[in-house]
Amino acid sequence: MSVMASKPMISIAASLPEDINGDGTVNMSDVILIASHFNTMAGNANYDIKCDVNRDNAVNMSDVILIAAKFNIVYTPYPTSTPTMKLSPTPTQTAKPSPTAYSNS
Ligand SMILES: [Ca+2]
Ligand SMILES: [Ca+2]
Repeated sequence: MSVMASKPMISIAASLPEDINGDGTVNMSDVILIASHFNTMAGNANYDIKCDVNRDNAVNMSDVILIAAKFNIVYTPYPTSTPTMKLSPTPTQTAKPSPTAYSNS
């Protein structure tokens, strides 16, 4: 047994390590985050493990390459709550066939 247990790599679909800022897209904003921590190593004050995509304790070109490989991937962050797709129990504005619709014109 090693220290591998500390890696939260359970569900790739829920969280991409390449999506550093966690906004559901791998894009330029993540590259910018890497750039701001570029050439740092574990132990450095500026080191951020989130920017260390491959978790090799160094933020460098290999992490940028990993981001590039997933660039523009959009995924859905795990559905914590679905506020948009709510079935309201009270049908407020259902299109009811009004009796006047049958009137001849
Ligand atoms: Ca992102
Ligand atoms: Ca790295």
